Amino acid sequence: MERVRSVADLDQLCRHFRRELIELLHSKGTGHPGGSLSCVELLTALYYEIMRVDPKNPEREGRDRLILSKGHAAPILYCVLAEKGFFPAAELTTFRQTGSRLQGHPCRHKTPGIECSSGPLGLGLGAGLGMALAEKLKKSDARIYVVMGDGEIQEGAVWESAAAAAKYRLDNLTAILDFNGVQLDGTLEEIMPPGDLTKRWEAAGWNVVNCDGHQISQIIEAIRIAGECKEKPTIVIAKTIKGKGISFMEGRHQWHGKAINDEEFERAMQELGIERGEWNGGFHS
Ligand SMILES: Cc1ncc(C[n+]2csc(CCOP(=O)(O)OP(=O)(O)O)c2C)c(N)n1
Ligand SMILES: [Mg+2]
Repeated sequence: MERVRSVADLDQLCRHFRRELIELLHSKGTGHPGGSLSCVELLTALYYEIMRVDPKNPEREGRDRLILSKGHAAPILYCVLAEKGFFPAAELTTFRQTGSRLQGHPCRHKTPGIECSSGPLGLGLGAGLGMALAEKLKKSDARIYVVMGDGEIQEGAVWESAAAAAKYRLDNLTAILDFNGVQLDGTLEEIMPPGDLTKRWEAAGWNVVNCDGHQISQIIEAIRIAGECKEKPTIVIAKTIKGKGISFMEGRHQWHGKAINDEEFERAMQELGIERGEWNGGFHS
């Protein structure tokens, strides 16, 4: 697909990704819908407006890199990478099958476009800071993006990495927090209240930008501001809704990692504005 630029086009692309994701997870009877749906706009903005990547040469020197630290959202990343051309879209049908390159969590050594294996939460920021430091030493202008979950940042390693990134003044490192307020089995407020995240990250030495994580134009602007900040890493705190786009999934931790049954699938398709029959042939072979 050509690089698309208008916000309307990108919104349309997000709708396509939601549809593809729901078809994929329904057909496989597995996966993580909630946390995938909350970062659709974030990944779309990054891959279609911000990052310099080359799907035909995924290892190109000087490329920007994205680490999906909340690795359970792998299925939506696979949808985006396939659409970008990192691997054939037909391969999505192999999701989570033995021998597939598209496992339940991202694997650096198997899948074109995956920059870092992830799944165990809390490790992506440390990997990202290492990459950012390496790019600085090489005097490259490549940028590193790390997408984290808000439950994920309860991990202590996140804050060790945050301190190191501030110490090394890694202004080529941008963290993006998928701030959906929900984790695996409840809300953040119920399980571990996050407090004032802007103040916490500022205290760690970071530049902080807040935005609506479902508004493409706000995401692009927030990351542009991050790119202009010198001598500090930036975190974009993107307010999102877990399960965004499917009413019965929105804000509900029960949809963190639940399979989609046939009736739920049909309701979801209707909500996405896709008529019965239109999805025939999707991933149902
Ligand atoms: C170290 C570690 N502990 C626990 C888990 C199990 N786990 C997978 S996803 C998840 C919840 C993550 O919540 P959040 O970071 O808010 O993600 P999102 O809401 O974006 O899906 C947990 C506890 C894990 N993958 N890694
Ligand atoms: Mg969350």
